[in-house]
Amino acid sequence: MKIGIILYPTYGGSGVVATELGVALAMRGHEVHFFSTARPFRLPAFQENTYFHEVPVVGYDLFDNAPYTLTLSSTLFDAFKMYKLDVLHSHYAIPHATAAYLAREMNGGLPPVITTCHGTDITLVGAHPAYAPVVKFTLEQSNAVTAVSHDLAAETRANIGYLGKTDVIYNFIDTELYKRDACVQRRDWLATSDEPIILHISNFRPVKRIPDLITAFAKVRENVKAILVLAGDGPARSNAEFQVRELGLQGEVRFLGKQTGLIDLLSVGDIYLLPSNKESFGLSALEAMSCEMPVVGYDVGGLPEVVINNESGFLHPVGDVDALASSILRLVNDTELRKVMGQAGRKRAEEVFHINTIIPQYEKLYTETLHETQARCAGRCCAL
Ligand code: GMT
Repeated sequence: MKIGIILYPTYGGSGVVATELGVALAMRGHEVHFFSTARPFRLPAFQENTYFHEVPVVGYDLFDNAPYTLTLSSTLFDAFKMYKLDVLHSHYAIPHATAAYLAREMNGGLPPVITTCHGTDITLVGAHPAYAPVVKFTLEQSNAVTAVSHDLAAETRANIGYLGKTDVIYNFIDTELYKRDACVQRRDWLATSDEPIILHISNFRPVKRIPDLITAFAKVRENVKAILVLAGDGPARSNAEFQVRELGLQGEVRFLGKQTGLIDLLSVGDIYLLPSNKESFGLSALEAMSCEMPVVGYDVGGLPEVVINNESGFLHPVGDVDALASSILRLVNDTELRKVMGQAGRKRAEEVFHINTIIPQYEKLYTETLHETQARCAGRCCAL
């Protein structure tokens, strides 16, 4: 098939999932066209069967903000004419699903648009009254809608009022790539061998509750030796650095900033921490599980569909920092428990979220949606 994928190019779960989905589809012989304002950071330099279309952001003195939705629609429309795409897959509803709808209508009703809701497009930004009506409309106008967890599908009904069909297709992991690769030297510069490494990777937005993470670590440090490693960057980072200095923990907390060698990092971590306010899925938790790390976090959103409480990690009510700290402490003190839970997480990643289980679900949805759309618009859609 010829598949268009609209995505955000920067650090963030929806862009990562969209890129890895496109690469996997290309490796299975499909022709994949990525649409974004910049080359997605996880897209390999030269990848067979992939095309990248840069969406221009065209400003003008009159505009406070350049209307990206419109330039994206025009770029998509041009590509429909040139490449005759079979389906267009929009990742993140705002504004991608709206631009996809516009381009499809400009093109006479084809190709069918599949929208994947990722999380904040529904639970946070999308729920804002400034966006909710257009998000609801564009989901209703999509030819198929998917959500990355059952919890997010329910939120799409409750928050946005979208009552149409939503297929749940979980995010996925290549467990052959994401596997623990023991290399003691790499670990040495972060911690000594008797200091377990507690790891967190994110884009440091308020939803990640970084202050909880640091407070919990401070409580753990009162009792045992451990190192907190924080990778990524974003608006909550400078306050986090301040909090660490206030607590006198500069020697025990390492801020690495944005990293590309994620598997190396995941291979040296011992416990993964993800205490988000909301997490529709928690892709980084799945990456950690695949690298045999137990996950400690909050029992919220789709995270309990990924991490099984008491089996592959510990999940607590949002804001219960004492409970977070006591679970981390338990894992720091019990190497065997860490190992058992880490292996349980790896097994779950292989059995439920394996790339080869999930990608065919998207392929099936594309084929069915294309056939349904063709049957419905036979003779009437001018693009046919
Ligand atoms: O929250 C992020 O770090 C980024 C965000 C995004 O929109 O890119 O992630 C959302 O989509 C990911 C991929 O489907 C999910 O794994 C994250 O749980 C989800 N984030 C939230 O729901 C807060």
